[in-house]
Amino acid sequence: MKPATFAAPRRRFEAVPAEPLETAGLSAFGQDMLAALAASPRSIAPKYFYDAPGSALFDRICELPEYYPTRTEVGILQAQAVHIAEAIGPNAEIVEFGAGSLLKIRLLLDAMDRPSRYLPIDISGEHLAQAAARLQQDYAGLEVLPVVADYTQDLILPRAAPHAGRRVGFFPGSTIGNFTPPQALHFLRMAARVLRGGALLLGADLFKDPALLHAAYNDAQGVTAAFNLNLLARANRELGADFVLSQFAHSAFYNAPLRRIEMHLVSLREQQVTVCGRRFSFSEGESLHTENSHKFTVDSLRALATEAGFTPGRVWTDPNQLFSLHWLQAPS
Ligand code: AVI
Repeated sequence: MKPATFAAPRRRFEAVPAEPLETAGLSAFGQDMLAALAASPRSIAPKYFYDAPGSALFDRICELPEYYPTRTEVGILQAQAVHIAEAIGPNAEIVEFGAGSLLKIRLLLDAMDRPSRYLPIDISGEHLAQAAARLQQDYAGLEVLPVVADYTQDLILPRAAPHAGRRVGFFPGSTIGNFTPPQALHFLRMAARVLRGGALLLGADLFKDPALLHAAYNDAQGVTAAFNLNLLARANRELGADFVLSQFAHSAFYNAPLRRIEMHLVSLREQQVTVCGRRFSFSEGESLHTENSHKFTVDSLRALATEAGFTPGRVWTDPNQLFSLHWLQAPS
């Protein structure tokens, strides 16, 4: 088989790697980490944060006093559950993208009129199976059908159950903000296709005072820093890498022109690291860009959804306008 090669973007005076990166046989994480380290600037998709320790750290982030999105979105769901359930209608089938611990969906299920089926989609099969089993125990009349898949890729879902009401997607947490704008559009177009004739309930974090944003990603207890650095720890565990975690610093800042929080891991000195048997150099201050978290206005989110083919409907927010939940009608 022809070995997979990686062509690093070349700038005019950049050294050309002596040999192509050998990535055949590596996990997706290994391939993407090698590609990230060979590129300039260096950047990797945030989906690799979520191994078991990373998911546990994210759950702790959601409880932090500075991290307002989770509790604000839950507050909106609690306050508006009756109205949201009304919009969803009877016998509906719910498809949750990136379902995680399946906690928020309970607020909707409790308010809904005889939900028929629930399809949580997540890439982490074991975590999903456990959470789905717990949910099934608590909602005996509901068919719970977990789908192990990467929802950022094109999805094929089981056919709607006969006699089911409409299919409604649920994408809470403002994970849409972790996509680049083209990825967000691609995801929404895919969602419009799989939800044809139904709707999408989408959570989006709103633009606000940058000081509040900064605090939410630089918590006093250092949990977000640990979450960010866990990416390097994961590379050490899974890719035989030798990152020295104390030689990298968590950096999170608000990029005003692009309306997003950026997270980086910044090298504290000149150093070399080995990943999958390959050596890479970091100069002091050089960073690996690990996440973007875009912030929206109600109008910018509605414009994006419209571009993807949805018809925006009601928007529910909290009294402080920190977070928004959007009802988006899918094309028929
Ligand atoms: C999952 N996602 C919406 C979170 C966010 O706020 O962008 C991930 C996160 N990163 C740092 N803190 C939380």
